[in-house]
Amino acid sequence: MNRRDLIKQLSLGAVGLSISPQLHALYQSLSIQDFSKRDFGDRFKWGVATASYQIEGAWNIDGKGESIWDRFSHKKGKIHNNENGDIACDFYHRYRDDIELVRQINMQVFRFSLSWSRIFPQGSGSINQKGLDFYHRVIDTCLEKGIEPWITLYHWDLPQALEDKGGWANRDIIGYFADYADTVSKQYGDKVKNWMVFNEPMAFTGLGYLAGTHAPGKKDIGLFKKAVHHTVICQADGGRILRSNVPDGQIGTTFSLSSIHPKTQQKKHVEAALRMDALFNRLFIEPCLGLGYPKDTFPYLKTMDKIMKPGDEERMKFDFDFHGIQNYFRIVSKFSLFPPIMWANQVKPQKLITDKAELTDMGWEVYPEGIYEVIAKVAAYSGIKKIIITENGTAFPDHIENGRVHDEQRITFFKKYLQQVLRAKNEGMPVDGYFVWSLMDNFEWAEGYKPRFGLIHVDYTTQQRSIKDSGYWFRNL
Ligand code: IFM
Repeated sequence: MNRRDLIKQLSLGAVGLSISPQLHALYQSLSIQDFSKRDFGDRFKWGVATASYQIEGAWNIDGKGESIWDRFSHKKGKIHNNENGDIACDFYHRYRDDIELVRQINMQVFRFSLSWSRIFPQGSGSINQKGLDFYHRVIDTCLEKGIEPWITLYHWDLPQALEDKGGWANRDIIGYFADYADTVSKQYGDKVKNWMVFNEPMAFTGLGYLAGTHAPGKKDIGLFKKAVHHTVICQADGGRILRSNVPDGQIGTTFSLSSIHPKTQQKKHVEAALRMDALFNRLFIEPCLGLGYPKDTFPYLKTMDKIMKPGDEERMKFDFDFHGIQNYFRIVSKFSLFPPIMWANQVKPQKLITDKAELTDMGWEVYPEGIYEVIAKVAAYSGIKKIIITENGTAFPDHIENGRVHDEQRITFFKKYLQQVLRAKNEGMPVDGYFVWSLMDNFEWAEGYKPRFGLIHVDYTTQQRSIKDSGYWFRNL
């Protein structure tokens, strides 16, 4: 039934005829949604996002070298149920069918990342031709099907050989990353015109070198600070390399950003929220915009000066064509003596739940206004040309029955978040795209396969794919 017919039927209901429960549910959803893709304009890009380690599998096939996630997930006790990405969604062998599914759900962009160790098994030096060929096949399949390939250079799977030399905490990573970025952009740059340097640098440095819950599993503030600084330099150098090798391309990078609210307006909570904002939201975007590290708000960051070398301040800048935002939850912050230095902590999301709010399978609060707030925050910086929502999505418990997944809760999530994206766009913010995390259910890092984020359900025993109702919803939007 199209929208006009539905509205006609609903007005019949309004004059006293009874409305079926099904129609009533549709009415509810209409009142939340009330938009279609057209409202976002012709230039707005719709896509799905993925990452190499989370979908490819084939961890040791055709010459691929070991990555830090292979090593980390093979250790006992690191991942939920001791799962790993050895097979994952077997995208390495099933990419043709999976890209066909992107087409079937009417998505125009397929965002994926390259596995560095598939191309440089030792991180640098000799190149694995079979690895290069694999991504040629993926790109060519996208192009054949009329889908734009968007490449992320790095989505967390560092070659283990480089981690053995100190990984992101070793300044030599700048040279290794430059060689890798140069090789792949020369290789694919004539076919791929949209590139991103990093995926969520705060996540891979923070969880990998400070919290230790992600690969390489280190817990050391000194290593974390070095990893941050080298990543910030690679972010800008990577931008320069991509621009020089793909001069007609759109060059961007992506950040995980959350709206951060103080628990109350008490000064100590407000200041705690500002420190959290400096660490989680501003640490990577501001240096590339020429603003340096946010030391004034978070004085501890002054210790970064000891790591910096002459010329670094300038080298951290790069004028990206677009900035990617990835938004999943809000942080409500309170003053606390722990963790030290930060003197700020997060109020447990469960405590925020009211009759209006809900939690996802990741324990994250559903807070649609947050995406509007982070878009507004980024749009307010000078030097922002274009914003793309390079990831947004949710894991809820899914049940598959006769090949169908009726994930109404996920559809409602998208309606609410997209409405906020549209609000930002209508207010003149330069937001020009929205990519769903994720095309299909996949390996969710330390959480293993339990959280399902996909528009497409994956049966990990048979590798059977089934489009969820949310996938059909996007197809029809
Ligand atoms: O699965 C991750 C992805 O790799 C990076 N952004 C957040 C997603 C959901 O946690």
